[in-house]
Parts: sequence; C-alpha cells; structure tokens
Amino acid sequence: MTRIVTVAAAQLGPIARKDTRAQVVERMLALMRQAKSHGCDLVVFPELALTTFFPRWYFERQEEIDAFFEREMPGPETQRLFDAARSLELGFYLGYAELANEGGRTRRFNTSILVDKTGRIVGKYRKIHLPGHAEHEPWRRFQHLEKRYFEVGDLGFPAFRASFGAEGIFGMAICNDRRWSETYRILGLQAVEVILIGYNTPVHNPPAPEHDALSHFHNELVMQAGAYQNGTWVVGVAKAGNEEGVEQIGNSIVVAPSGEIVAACTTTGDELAIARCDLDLCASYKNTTFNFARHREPAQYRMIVERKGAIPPD
Ligand code: CDT
Repeated sequence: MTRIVTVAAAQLGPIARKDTRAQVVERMLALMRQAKSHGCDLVVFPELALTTFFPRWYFERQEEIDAFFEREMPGPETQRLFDAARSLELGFYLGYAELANEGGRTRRFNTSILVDKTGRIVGKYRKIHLPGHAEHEPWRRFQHLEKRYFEVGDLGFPAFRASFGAEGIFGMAICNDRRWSETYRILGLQAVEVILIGYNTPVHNPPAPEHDALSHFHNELVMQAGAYQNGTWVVGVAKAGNEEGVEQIGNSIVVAPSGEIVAACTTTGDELAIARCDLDLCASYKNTTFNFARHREPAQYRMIVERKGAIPPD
C-alpha cells in the first residue's frame, strides 16, 4: 500500500523590513503555483513567513512591535493564500506572529497553521521552545528577543488527521522546537507521520560563536534524528539569506522516516524542494525498531529520573 503526499518545502529568501505583506504574499503565491505545476499536495512555508524576522531588533513602542503581528487569519492580505489553496487544491503550512484577544487579554504567539486543499484551517500550533532573551542585550551584533515578544505556546504539540492527496497524521513545530527531542517524541507518541517545521536560523549564534561553522550540521542532525527515532517524515523550511544584515541558513530539507534527506534546497533564495512522501513508509520503523508499545519502557525512565533527583516527567 502507498499513501503519497507530494510536499514542497517552500523556502523564502530574505524579507526586508520595508517589504509589505502584499509583496511577500505575491512571492508565496508564485511558489504555490510552481508547486502545483509539479503536482504537489502541500506547501510548507517558513516561520514568521509574512515579515522580516523582527525579534532581531529591540523595540520599545508596543505599536512598532504589533505592526509585525496578524490580528486575524485569514486577514486582508493573507486571504489570497486561502483562495489559492482552494483554487489550486493545494494545502499549506504558514508561520506568522499571532495577536489574539483571549479572556479579555491581549496575547502574542509565534504560531503556525495547517490549511487543507479547501482553504480550511485544520490545525494550529503555538511555538513552545522560545529561544533567545527577554531583555535588550546591546553587546550582541543583533538581538534575539523572542522571549520578550511572545508567550510560550499553550496548545501543546497536537497531531491532526488531515488529507493532502492521502490521509495521514500531521504535526507542527516551529524553528527552535526542532532542536528538542521532546517535540518529536510527543508527536511520535500520537503516531505522527509528517512533521512540518518552519524556521529562521542565523548562521551566527552570539552566545556561542564556536557553533557557527556547525549550523548546517546541527540543522540536519536534529531533524534526521527526530524523523528516524519516531518513524516520521520531517519537512524543515528556512527563511534564508542575508536579511537586514543577518546571514540566515537556508538548508531546507525533507527527511524520510529512515532519517535520510530526500530533497534539499541549494540556494538561499525563494526555492522549492519537492519530495513524494509515502506515509506508509513510516510503518516500517514504527512497527519494528521504534515500536513504542513493544520496546519503550516509560516506567523505567520515571524511576531513573526520580532516583537521580531530577525533575520527574509529568
Ligand atoms: N527562530 C528561532 O527559533 N531560531 C533559533 C536560533 C537559535 S540560535 C542556535 C533556532 O533554533 O534556530
């Protein structure tokens, strides 16, 4: 049996601060049309895909910060993406900054949504692992103020049953989440078959410049391991290139449940990497080496953690 979902990792090159949402959406629509012409079912865009990566700057005025946020989804500029999903019969994953009003409180999250081929939102995720810092750190060449501008996501790591060419179980994560094994395992425990991940990763890591030369290696390492150890496809998609003076890795990839990279972008501009993902390949790993029901030993993990006095798992 084969369940094929043809996926496009839709990498975006740099987005300048002066670029409008309409200009960015136009670039995304071009990638969607291109993906359709290659027979794709699903297009995956990066984290915070509609604007420049604004946490690199320290802003004091809240209205300056809020200018980067979406108050509704779809909104006036993003409606065209939903219309294209419907007319092209092509799903998409979109990362954006979400401004929500919940319980009479304004809340800000680094969010992604999964939209099906009819233009309906079938899944939503709010980034949990926020990297960087909350206070202005002038010693850095550029800031990484996600801990200042966003709340920690409050939706957990939900998996969604959805259909993109074939029916499967889909999960989402955002950028720094991909470095954490918990991300993949929580989704893996829900039998996930495809994990979609958008990211913005600078080549230079101010607190640890000794890691800079390893940025591509670490990017591939975490997604390949996460895919293999959970028997799932992983689609990692970058906002790439020199954005407002900050060099960002591209290296967008599609990883098979074997852990092998089966498609990759080769530029740091707008580019598609396309892969025919057979969701039934997941079973070959989920039913053997990583048969969780048979081989995981959660009771033992709890005892080890408790004996060592570490924080016990929930
Ligand atoms: N956007 C985001 O989460 N970026 C972080 C930068 C951390 S520097 C290692 C990332 O994990 O890619």
